[in-house]
Amino acid sequence: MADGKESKGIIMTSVGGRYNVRITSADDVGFMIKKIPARGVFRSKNVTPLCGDRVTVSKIDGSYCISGIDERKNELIRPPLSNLDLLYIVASVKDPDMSDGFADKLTVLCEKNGVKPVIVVTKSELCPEKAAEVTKLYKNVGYEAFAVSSVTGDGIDGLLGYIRSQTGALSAFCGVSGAGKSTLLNRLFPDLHCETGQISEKIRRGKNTTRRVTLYEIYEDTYIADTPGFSLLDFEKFDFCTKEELPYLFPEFEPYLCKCKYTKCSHTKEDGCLIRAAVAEGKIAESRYASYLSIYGDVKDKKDWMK
Ligand SMILES: Nc1nc2c(ncn2[C@@H]2O[C@H](COP(=O)(O)OP(=O)(O)OP(=O)(O)O)[C@@H](O)[C@H]2O)c(=O)[nH]1
Ligand SMILES: [Mg+2]
Ligand SMILES: [Zn+2]
Repeated sequence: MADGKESKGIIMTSVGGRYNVRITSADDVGFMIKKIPARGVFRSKNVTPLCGDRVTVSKIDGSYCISGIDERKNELIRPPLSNLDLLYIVASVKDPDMSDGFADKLTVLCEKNGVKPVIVVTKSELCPEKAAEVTKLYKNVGYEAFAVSSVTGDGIDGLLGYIRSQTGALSAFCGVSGAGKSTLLNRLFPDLHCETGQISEKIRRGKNTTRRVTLYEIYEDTYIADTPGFSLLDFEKFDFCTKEELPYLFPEFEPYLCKCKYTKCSHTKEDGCLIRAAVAEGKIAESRYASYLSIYGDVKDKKDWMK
């Protein structure tokens, strides 16, 4: 890249406040610029560059810096990424056990931010029945769901076919530490060499092996990110949404909304609530409704000024 010139790029990873940027402008496409700073002006505006950001890179007196950030389509706090099209919500059937409500909080965050959630149940060989049950539950909601084993290879081709069909997308694998995100990415794309770790023998939990969000280009202009594990405790209570919008973030509630006895029905305890009736009739999964109640409990005290 010539001095005094500007190029477009995408932030692939950040290391200690510096960024690795992949150039996407035609003349230098694929060129990686490593560990460059962002202009101080972002700090004064309280903007932190994120992985996934489409940026302008300038070369001045032989040094590169990020001089502009394009408007974001969306941004997530956890995992910290912008411009996401799809989020693969990765959860293992066992070791570590799936935590109740974790995947649902992520589907809600996806719905709120215009990101398509895809459920991936890992380590299926450890409990095939549970893997089948969970994928079925999410397929009934209307989501794509896959059960896979990076050990036996079961389900890998199906998931790979789906990922291949999403050309041009920016996506990420996320979930708790030890769920097998990095192992699965390596199995799907053997060139990536993502770092993987063991789970702790005693507490059967991951050891936070992946330390930072890293984007990989898997096909032309198609990116997938490996991200560090996080748990339910890491969610901020008010990250989600308002209590009024929450029912709309559960797609399977849609046919019943606005038809309850009370127009302002919260769908938590009222008589004549069609959502509660649908749960009783088995049309809405009890676990999803339990997640609704739990998130409702978290967001109901959100004050107008916090919105
Ligand atoms: N039995 C079994 N173990 C698996 C499978 N996939 C991954 N593992 C194991 O799970 C452990 C954790 O795998 P990682 O890929 O490092 O997990 P991660 O989700 O990337 O974890 P963090 O980077 O800490 O968030 C390793 O010991 C893997 O060998 C699987 O399909 N079956
Ligand atoms: Mg990892
Ligand atoms: Zn209701």
